[in-house]
Amino acid sequence: MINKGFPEGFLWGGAVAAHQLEGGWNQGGKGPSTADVMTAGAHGVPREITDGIIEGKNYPNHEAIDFYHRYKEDVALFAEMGFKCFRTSIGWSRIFPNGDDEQPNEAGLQFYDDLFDELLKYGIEPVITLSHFEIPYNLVKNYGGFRSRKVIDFFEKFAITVFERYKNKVKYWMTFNEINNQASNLDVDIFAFTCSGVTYKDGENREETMYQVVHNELVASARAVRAGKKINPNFEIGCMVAFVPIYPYSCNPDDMMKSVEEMHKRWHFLDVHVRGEYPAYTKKMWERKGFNIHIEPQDLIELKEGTVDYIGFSYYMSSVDKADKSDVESGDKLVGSVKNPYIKESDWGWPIDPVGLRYALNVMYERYNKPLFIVENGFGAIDVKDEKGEVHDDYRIDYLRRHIEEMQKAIEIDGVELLGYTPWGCIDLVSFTTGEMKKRYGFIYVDKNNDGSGTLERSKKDSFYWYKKVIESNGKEL
Ligand code: BGP
Repeated sequence: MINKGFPEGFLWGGAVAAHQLEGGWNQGGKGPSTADVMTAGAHGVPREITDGIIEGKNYPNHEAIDFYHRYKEDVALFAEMGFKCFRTSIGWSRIFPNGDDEQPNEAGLQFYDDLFDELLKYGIEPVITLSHFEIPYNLVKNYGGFRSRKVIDFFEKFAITVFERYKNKVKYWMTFNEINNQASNLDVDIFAFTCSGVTYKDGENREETMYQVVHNELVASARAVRAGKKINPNFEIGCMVAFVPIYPYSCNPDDMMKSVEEMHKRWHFLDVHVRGEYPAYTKKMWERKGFNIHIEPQDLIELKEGTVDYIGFSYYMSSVDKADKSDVESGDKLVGSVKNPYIKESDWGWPIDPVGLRYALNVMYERYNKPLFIVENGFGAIDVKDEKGEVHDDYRIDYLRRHIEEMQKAIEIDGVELLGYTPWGCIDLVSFTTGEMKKRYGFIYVDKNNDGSGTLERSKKDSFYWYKKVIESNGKEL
């Protein structure tokens, strides 16, 4: 296929999240968030959720890469690459340190004013997630996170505060980052904790609790969308899901149906966000399992009134499932249940499947006919500096190039409406699942190690120069 480049105005950029790069966790009046009480993990060692901050533990998010103080230098590097947009999140506890405060914290609001001004100075459009895997820790301790309907009100107040404040600076918003991860990873505690502020109790039915909590979040999201559109009708407000398509293991019809059923866990979130109502398969499943989900009549009206303008999603990998798994040895829970023999994996066992991205774009566009925005995609790897201190990350370039080629096909051949592309961790930052620094995604290297040592100095990897050319040529030169 001839590469004609990308549509005019295509939003090339990069993505990060407040708690994974800002640092300054208790500066400028910020309160602790869920992300601040999680320790570093490692390969095979899960991150620990501590009960408050415990002296002597390693909390990588506390300093992260110190973007809080160095954002000007970093934004200048993004501008040098030619970024058209930059996706980050607002640390909720910078704005409302306890989540339930009467008044917002002015220093926190000012920080994002300054950051957005700096981006706009270079013509970089901010793309903002309201809650990216963190909520004020006080809301966890005193309300049980999104178990409580009061937290819906606190989120709405937070959303209205930042919409009002930045209504002339930010156009693209998203409500909750990867809201569906807590469903796909029910037994991995950090997802429910960071996304919803929930820790499961011994003996409770996690799945039932999860659907209740997620209902509250979906209402919170809908209320935010509705409020935002009143504040500025030109806002584009999207949802954000982790999209991991599930392929059937074979053409055995039972495998096909297994993949359909597994996909319901993903579609559930998009169906409510985009169509504003609960799908039949979810209602049937709740009935079958005897789940008692508390939904107020007003909630259903709000879900309908707060449907999203576009679908933001992350795409890292595809997965495979099979009806009869008796012959399958074991699988990585995060990655999916059955290995795909056609696909290679990263060092962290994440399958690398560029064609799956085209497939994802197709199925979502066919189902909803809404603009799509790839707000995360990327290759986490161990980067090694050579004797000159340079990082030759051709593996990352190769990964991104192959995904961009598939995006192009989705636009040119399949007619998908794609707003933009923001590769994850455009500057090295703290990994979410492991809390490590050594799992790097960036075009920009940051001198910081797992144990917290390092000068924090920034340097350009080979992928920096490559991505600059991609943007300059609007995707013609890959
Ligand atoms: C997504 C999250 C990000 C991010 C990314 C990469 O799930 O939205 O916050 O970290 O995955 O994951 P990791 O950092 O664990 O490699």
